Amino acid sequence: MLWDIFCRVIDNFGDIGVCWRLATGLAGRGIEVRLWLDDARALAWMAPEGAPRVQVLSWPESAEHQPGEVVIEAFGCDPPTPFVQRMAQRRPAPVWINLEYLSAEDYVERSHGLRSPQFNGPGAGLDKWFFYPGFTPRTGGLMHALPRPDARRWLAGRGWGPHGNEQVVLLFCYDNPMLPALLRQLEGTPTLLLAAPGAAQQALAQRAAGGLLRGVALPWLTQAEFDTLLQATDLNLVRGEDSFVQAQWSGAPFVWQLYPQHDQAHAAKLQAFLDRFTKTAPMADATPLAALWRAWNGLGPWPERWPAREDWQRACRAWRDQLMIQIDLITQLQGFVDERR
Ligand code: TRH
Repeated sequence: MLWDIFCRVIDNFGDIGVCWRLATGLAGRGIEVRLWLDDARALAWMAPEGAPRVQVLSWPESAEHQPGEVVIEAFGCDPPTPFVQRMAQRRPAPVWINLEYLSAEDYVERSHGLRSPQFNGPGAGLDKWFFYPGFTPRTGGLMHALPRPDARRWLAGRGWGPHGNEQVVLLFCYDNPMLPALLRQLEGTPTLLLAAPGAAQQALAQRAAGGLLRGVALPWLTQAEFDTLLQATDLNLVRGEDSFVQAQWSGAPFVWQLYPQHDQAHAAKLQAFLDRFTKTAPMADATPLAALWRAWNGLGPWPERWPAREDWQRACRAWRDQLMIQIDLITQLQGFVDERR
């Protein structure tokens, strides 16, 4: 089997991060994958050594190749016309899937698996299928994480281990007016703050030294290392889509910063996830959690109190455990393809 995955890097690293994870996950199951990228620069740090059975190619090169049995178009990225024309000519036709963005909103269950017949354009005659990741059995599920039981040892080996009773916090975020409030809050507890490149490190650099906070500016890590890091921490502040999912597998408390949208669509997306999370993993008091998440996303004031640590921890483990029962995205995708071939 040969699968083609098309990815357009719009901004940030979620598009390429999700596609790289999918490509290596499929390759790990013996599938040959061609990953077509319009901008491969982030792979220099995310996956400098590549991966067996994953061939990384540029979009223009696709003009010279025949499509494989399966074509995944990530996030509606519109593969190049000559390639789609060849998909339409191929017999049997490839299974063409649009892998969508992750959301906990209700439309996901309604839209997952829908067929979109192509009546015109280069792919006329083909069907495109919508595949939605999600948090419930009626969605395409999530890509699972490999458990990293030695994550803390790895952290110490990199020189980023906690001193004494420090809590270890990862901060990976977009620019956020609440950053000074977060840092002030963390200064009140012995904390090792591991700041990913970007806004987190800028905020750390601008902070006046003080309090019980010790900050470390991390380099860009490979995706495998970053996954390990997420399992080595006591609290993860993550963003976008891929780090958000991986943080959920760690079972540690996490705070999600959504990709901000001008039409405020992220507010409904946040609420949908919060509703699902608090229903599935009830907390003794979920109010501070909702307040913190809303504040971190510019949707409310900075909360006076944070969720009680044990309550929060218990809920995140319960959430992780019920997600674990679901069939993972790659298995579901393979089954979905088999049914349509
Ligand atoms: O970079 P992001 O903000 O990506 C975003 C979102 O996916 C958003 O929904 C989308 O619309 C936009 O991109 C275009 O956050 P995300 O999704 O967590 O992706 C980051 C990827 O980078 C993830 O695969 C983890 C990886 N990463 C590393 O491999 N090493 C690192 O050191 C860091 C900080 C990240």
